[in-house]
Amino acid sequence: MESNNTSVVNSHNEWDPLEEIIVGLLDGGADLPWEIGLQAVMPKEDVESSRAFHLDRGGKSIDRHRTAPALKELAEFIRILEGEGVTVKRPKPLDHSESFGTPQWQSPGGNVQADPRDVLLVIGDEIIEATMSWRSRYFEFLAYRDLIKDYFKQGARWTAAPKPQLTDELYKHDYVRGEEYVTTEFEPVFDAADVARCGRDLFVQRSHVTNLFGIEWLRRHLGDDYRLHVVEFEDDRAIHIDATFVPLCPGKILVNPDRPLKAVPDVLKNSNWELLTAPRSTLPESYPLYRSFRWLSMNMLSLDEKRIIVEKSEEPLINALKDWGFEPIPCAFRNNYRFGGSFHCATADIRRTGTLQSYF
Ligand code: ABU
Repeated sequence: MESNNTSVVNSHNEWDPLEEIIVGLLDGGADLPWEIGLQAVMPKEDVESSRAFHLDRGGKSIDRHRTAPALKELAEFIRILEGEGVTVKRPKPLDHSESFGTPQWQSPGGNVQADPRDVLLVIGDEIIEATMSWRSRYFEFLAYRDLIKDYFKQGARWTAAPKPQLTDELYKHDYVRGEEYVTTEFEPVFDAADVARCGRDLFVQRSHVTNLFGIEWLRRHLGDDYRLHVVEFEDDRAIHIDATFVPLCPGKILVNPDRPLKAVPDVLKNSNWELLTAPRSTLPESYPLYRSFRWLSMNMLSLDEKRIIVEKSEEPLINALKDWGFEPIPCAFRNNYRFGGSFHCATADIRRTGTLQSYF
């Protein structure tokens, strides 16, 4: 695909024509260690069983039989991307079963490299490494360093947000579910996937992993070219905006009927943007989600203003997208859900044809 941009890294929104993307991987992954930040995003009814599972398994390698079906889907996803002319890059696998720590804390292991979107925020020609807010994810950025150094050498800008301390002061151990967030304002923290990009307007979710201090850091870092709109949703597990509030093209945002906005931001009130309500997922109640997220159906990847990669079993969503004028591209991905994400999470934009614009 021909690009008018000279920068190797260039992405301003979620819908410009996609040219290059990082796709995550499962090699080297470990089960997440138990920590209070993880507890906060577990389904309420699963907290006790999750605690037992993660205390036992945390930091231990994920067996191949658990990754095999997901790997097949990832291969098909990559085949589709490449078939559509998108260049796919992969991170370097890390061994997440190694324990690590800082002078203040120890973690029995890491995570899995399935979700680059959580770690890397691309704004224009800049790659920002998010702080992250779980101890288990502290060193996840290392998997992307070879790629980032290469992009930097080719002219991209590169920023690592302030490394957080992640000491006990950051976490509210007695937080009340549904009434407050597990993270305090001790230091700036954010996950990159709490940002939805619409050119000069960025919607940033206050969540269990992104605090107001982190959003303020981003606001000052990005400066006057951008307007950051802080959004909150009725969601007791709030983590990442990309299965809750999903910009699809100029003028259209897919919203989650179970997670209404606590307050509609002024920029939306005064615009003619449509909020399209996502149909419910077809995922059977009995589907083994392993404490992951039922609304990952919304976690789609736009190849441009029309073409959207969507889970192939989500017929109601596929039909709704067609009715709204999009061209859905179905791909199986449900076996990847257990690793926390779908197509949007599993990727990080590197380059889309387009320039910085105001859409509001
Ligand atoms: N990044 C995963 C978010 C999943 C969800 O909010 O449902």
